Amino acid sequence: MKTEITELLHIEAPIIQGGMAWVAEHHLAAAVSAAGGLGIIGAANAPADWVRGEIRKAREITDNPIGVNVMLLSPYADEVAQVLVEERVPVITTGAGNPGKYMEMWKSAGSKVIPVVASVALARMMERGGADAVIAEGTESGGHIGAATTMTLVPQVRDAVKVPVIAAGGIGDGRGMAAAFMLGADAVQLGTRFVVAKESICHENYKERIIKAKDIDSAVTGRSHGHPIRQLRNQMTKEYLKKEQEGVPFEELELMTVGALRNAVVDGDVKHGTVMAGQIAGLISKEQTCQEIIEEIMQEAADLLKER
Ligand code: TUI
Repeated sequence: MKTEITELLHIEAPIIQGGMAWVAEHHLAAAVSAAGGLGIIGAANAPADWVRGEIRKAREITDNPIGVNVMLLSPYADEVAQVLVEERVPVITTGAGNPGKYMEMWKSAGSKVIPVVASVALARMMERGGADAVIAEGTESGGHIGAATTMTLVPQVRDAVKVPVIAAGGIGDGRGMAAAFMLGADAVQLGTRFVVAKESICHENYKERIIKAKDIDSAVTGRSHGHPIRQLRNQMTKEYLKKEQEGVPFEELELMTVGALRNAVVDGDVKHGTVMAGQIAGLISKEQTCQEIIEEIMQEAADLLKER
C-alpha cells in the first residue's frame, strides 16, 4: 500500500508505532520496522545516553528506518534533541508540546519531523514551522491527551494543512485504519495494540490488563491541573480521582504518580501503578508478533478500502 507517508518515510506499511514511555524501546521499535511499519523509540523522560544506546541496538536488529519520539516535557529534551542529530535519526516525532525550537536543527540534519498535534491551530503552526507531516491524535489515546476526538480532529487537520496527516487515537485494527483513511489520513499510529506485541518487553500483568479491558475501562486523571492522562482504572486512579475531586493540590497529586508508570510496565504492579492505554484496549484480545499485527491490519484495511 503506497501513500504519501510510505513514500516520505521509505516504509512498506503506513503504520507507525507510538513512542510509549518505558514500552517503546529497541526490541519493539526494531520489530515494527522489520515488519515494514515505522518503529519508534520513545525517549520519554530518559537521559540522552539511553536514547543513543537504544538507537544503536535497534540498528543491529534491522536496517529499516526507525524513528525516535521526543517527549517535550522531559528534562533531557535538549540533550536528546542533539543526540538525534548526531545519530542521524531519519524520523523524529514529538509529543506533549511545541517542538518549534528544535525544528531548524533537525531539518538541517536531514530528519523528517512529525509533531503530534491535538488541535488544528497547532497543526497549522507546525506546518508553517517546517513539519514534514503531523500526527493528529484524538482523545481516545492512552497517556497524555488532548480534547478533540480522532473522528473530529483528523478531517479538520486534513483540511487545514497540505502536509500528510497521520491519524492516532482509538485505532486498533484494519477497520480503524480504513476509517482513518476515509477521514483523510495517509497513515495511522497505534500504541495500545503494540503494547501487547510479543516483542514488547512490557510486563505480562500489564499486557493481560489490556487484553481483559472492556470498552469503558479507562479513566482520565489530571484534568483539573491541565495534564490529562488516560489510563486503565485501578486502585491508583480511584484514589487519585477522589483526591483530585477534593481539590488536593497538584504537587501532592504528582507525588502519587512518581515512578508509577515504571512500576506498572517493568514490575507489573497494575494495581497501584499507572496503566496507560487507549480506549481501544477493549478491542485488543491477544498477544501477537509485530509482523502478525501489521499483516492482519493491512489485510483488513485493504479489503475494506477495496470494497467501497
Ligand atoms: O505525548 C503524548 N502522550 C504521552 S506523553 C506521556 S509522558 C508523561 N507521563 C506522565 C505525565 C505527563 C507526561 C504520556 N503520554 N501524546 C502526544 C500528545 N501530544 N498528545 C497531546 C499532545 C499535545 C498537547 C498539546 C501536543 C502539543 C500540545 O500543544 C501544547 C503547546 O505547547 O502548544
